[in-house]
Amino acid sequence: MAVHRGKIAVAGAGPDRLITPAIPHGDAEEYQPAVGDWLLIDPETEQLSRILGRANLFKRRPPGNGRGLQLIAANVDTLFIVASCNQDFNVARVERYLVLAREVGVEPVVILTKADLTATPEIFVAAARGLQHDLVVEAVNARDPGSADRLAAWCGKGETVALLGSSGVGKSTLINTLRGSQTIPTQAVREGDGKGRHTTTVRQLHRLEQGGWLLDTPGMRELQLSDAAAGLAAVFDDIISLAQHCRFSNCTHEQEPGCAVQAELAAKKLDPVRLDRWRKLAAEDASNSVGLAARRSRAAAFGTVVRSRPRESDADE
Ligand SMILES: Nc1nc2c(ncn2[C@@H]2O[C@H](COP(=O)(O)OP(=O)(O)OP(=O)(O)O)[C@@H](O)[C@H]2O)c(=O)[nH]1
Ligand SMILES: [Mg+2]
Ligand SMILES: [Zn+2]
Repeated sequence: MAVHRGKIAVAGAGPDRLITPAIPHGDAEEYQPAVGDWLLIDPETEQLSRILGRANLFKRRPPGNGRGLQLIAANVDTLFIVASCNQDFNVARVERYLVLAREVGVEPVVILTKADLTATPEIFVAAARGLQHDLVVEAVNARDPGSADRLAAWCGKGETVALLGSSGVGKSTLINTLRGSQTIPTQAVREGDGKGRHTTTVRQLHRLEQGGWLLDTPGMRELQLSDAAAGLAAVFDDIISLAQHCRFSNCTHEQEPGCAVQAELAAKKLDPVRLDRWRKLAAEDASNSVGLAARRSRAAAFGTVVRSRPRESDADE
């Protein structure tokens, strides 16, 4: 239900309680409980005996120089990517969350809060819709039940919806409104730049009366991509399929002759800013990723064909 420092909150047969799981097999992700996990707990010792197989798992590299991976949420049905219609809105940040959702294979919905604070919410909606064909984008006033109600379709019985987004965008506000209560603390954003104050500090599931679950998370300052080649390929599929038509298979799309990407740019059919974002994300993913599979798909994304490697070295990476 929630992950605190060193303790996890569990619910199920018996009273809801906090347990301190001894992690028996090191900190590999399959032994580390995440919010949304189904656990088998020994009723006598209250120790965690097993984490059941996950339908999906959101994780990230911890910010700064932290090692390992931080588990964000497991067994999610829908991801609400929350951003607000104000000066804090950043299309590149929404795009990062979108890549993550596609990588994990969870249906994303972009929720644009604070639609009541702008005269032109449609500008924000158009910017978000431009990120991917058929992307669902909803502009709402997170404080108004009548407005938040249009999100109810994703929050039905047995559905788990995780809310991710920067601090101050209104994730907790939205959950309070959808639950018809004010139990989760929220806090006004800073005057000058509209940024939040990191009010929520714990990842936690909240139950809706109609049987759905909303997973509140602390605002993330930094969402570094790693091992997200499939997510990048999904969000930037147009650029990647163009790259297959470049004359050279290792084209960097800078100034090579016969570059299909440059041709598309010249014909003004491709947004140079978006191409630039793709380059940055792909480079970041490449430097953060480990393992041969990741290196291979990264190479494919950059138009390089990995051919020279002898087969037998594929085995144990
Ligand atoms: N007018 C208006 N205010 C909103 C809306 N959504 C959120 N707010 C306000 O924005 C502030 C921040 O909301 P929170 O719900 O605390 O934001 P959060 O995303 O949970 O932030 P963290 O917990 O720090 O990650 C609060 O003062 C909310 O009342 C909205 O749609 N319209
Ligand atoms: Mg919050
Ligand atoms: Zn090219």
